[in-house]
Amino acid sequence: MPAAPLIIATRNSHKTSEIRQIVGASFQVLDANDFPDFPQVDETGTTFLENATLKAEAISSRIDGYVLSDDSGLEVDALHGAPGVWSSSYGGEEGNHASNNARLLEEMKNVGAENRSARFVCTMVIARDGKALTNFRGTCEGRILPTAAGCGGFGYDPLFAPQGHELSFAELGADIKNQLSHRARALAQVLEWLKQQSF
Ligand code: ITT
Repeated sequence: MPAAPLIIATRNSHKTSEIRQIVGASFQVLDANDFPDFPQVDETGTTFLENATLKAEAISSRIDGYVLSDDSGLEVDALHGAPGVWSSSYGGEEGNHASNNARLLEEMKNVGAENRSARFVCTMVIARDGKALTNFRGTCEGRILPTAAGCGGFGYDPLFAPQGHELSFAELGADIKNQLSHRARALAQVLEWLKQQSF
């Protein structure tokens, strides 16, 4: 039997490839690259859940089947939770990971080692026919490193060391990141939920 399709409401191919690796052969993971008329969704919410709901509902109103969205970001305690929901444009330009990381390093330059705690957060919403059905949240605790290290992953990965590790996510590589990450933790709950549904 062919794998059931799982449509990811994202234009971020890094998210899709992580989800594809975590899910394995059980689903055929698709995203904006597979649908030419994938709508652009304005992320006007102020929480991860609001933005994840906007994305999942908008895409599932156009495309048949279960649609899964991922709204995620980095919360830094010393910055009162910033960049948070604004993680992808923190440096001024949407999706520019180099300027996001440069701003984060600048904001953290006078923060001592004991105050560099942070977490990645991922909220996932599953929708069908334009209606959100359920949502799940995964987090990954860690700390912000003083300098960028490694070239794996994407986004803030060179600056984030997960709890229990000295190395950044970008240095640890995909296999370890995909066992520990906020995305992996949210997705584990999604997969449990999908198991109970009929396709
Ligand atoms: P879509 O909305 O199309 O899914 P996006 O990249 O704009 O793509 P978000 O609005 O959820 O997605 O913003 C997520 C940002 O948070 C992302 O651009 C990174 O800056 C950061 N981020 C999220 N997960 C991350 C991860 O696993 N590693 C590093 N940075 C991450």
